[in-house]
Amino acid sequence: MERLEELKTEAAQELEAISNLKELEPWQVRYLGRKSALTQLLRGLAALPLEERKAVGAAANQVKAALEAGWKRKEAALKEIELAGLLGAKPTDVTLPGRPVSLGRLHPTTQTLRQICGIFAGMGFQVVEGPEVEWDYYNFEALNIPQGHPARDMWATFWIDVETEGGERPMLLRTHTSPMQIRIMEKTRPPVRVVVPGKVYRYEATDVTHEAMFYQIEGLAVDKTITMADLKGVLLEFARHLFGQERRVRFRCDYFPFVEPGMEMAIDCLMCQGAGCRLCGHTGWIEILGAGMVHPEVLRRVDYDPEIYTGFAFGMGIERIPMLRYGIDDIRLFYSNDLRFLRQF
Ligand code: YSA
Repeated sequence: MERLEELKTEAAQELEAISNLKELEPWQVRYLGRKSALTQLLRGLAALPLEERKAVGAAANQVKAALEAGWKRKEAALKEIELAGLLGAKPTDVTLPGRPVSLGRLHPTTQTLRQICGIFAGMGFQVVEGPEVEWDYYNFEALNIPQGHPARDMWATFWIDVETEGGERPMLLRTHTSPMQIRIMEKTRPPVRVVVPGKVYRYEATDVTHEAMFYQIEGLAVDKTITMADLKGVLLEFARHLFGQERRVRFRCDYFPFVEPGMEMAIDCLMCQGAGCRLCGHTGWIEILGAGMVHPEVLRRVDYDPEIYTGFAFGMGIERIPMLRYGIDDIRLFYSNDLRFLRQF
């Protein structure tokens, strides 16, 4: 019992003398830790006769509770002193403006894609996505562009190194979104109405209008009575939604192996309203997409009977649209991650 009293007094005196949190920790280990004199004493209780054991045990627990309470009080007091010190040393200037939180925003390509998909969704088209690493079969073969066909040169290709027995290269980075026409028709029966936005890749030197990676959106509609008039109607509706009700469109013949007939669509120049300027090369027209009626050979590939079904398809480069709208004169600005450029949209 005497030893307990001594311990209590000694611990209280030492606690009193402690002036910072660093010194408090060793005190706690010394007086309340697993190897402390108090813990040893409690462990030794079993050796005492029963009567003494009860009295000494109760007293030891009281001392322990008193030390723990003293330690908690001291810790709270020291924390308060430390905080007051910090605040005093570095006063907070509440009149300073807060740090601005910088807000993220959608990339201009994403904004354009979402708007375009919204317009086609409003006309009943479903939005579907597909793989960027593609088979030669879907990118060329099934689109009526067999090995050695000169039209393959229209799409400079990044080939993927895959070992095959014959030495041919069956995989590539898709050069357009058109392979998704085949993937979709393979899986569904008509009627089909889809748009496919996504990244495409071309093995080309970049310049102000060409990137090695850019976005396209593909459109495909197949049903029993689809005609060229439907294609023209859908594209005119789309152009007026996106570029304004007064927009005029022009259709001219073009060649793509997977359509017959094929065509390109142009809109009257946004800058000069068709009068002719630098942007439109003084023609008054700006070409925005390739399109046509799905080739009967392509329909046959996916087991659609061309005697029963017809369809139209179109494919459009995306970056060209914000370039026209905002007068951006270099496509490479889109993906060079310059925040000064991106923050404007
Ligand atoms: C045609 C007929 C269909 O029934 C369906 C789709 C198509 C389009 C075809 N698949 C295609 O890729 N045509 S294209 O090579 O002329 O590219 C379409 C558009 O992509 C171009 O009008 C242009 O806007 C854009 N483009 C092409 N190369 C580009 C590019 N944009 C940026 N950088 C490049 N290197």
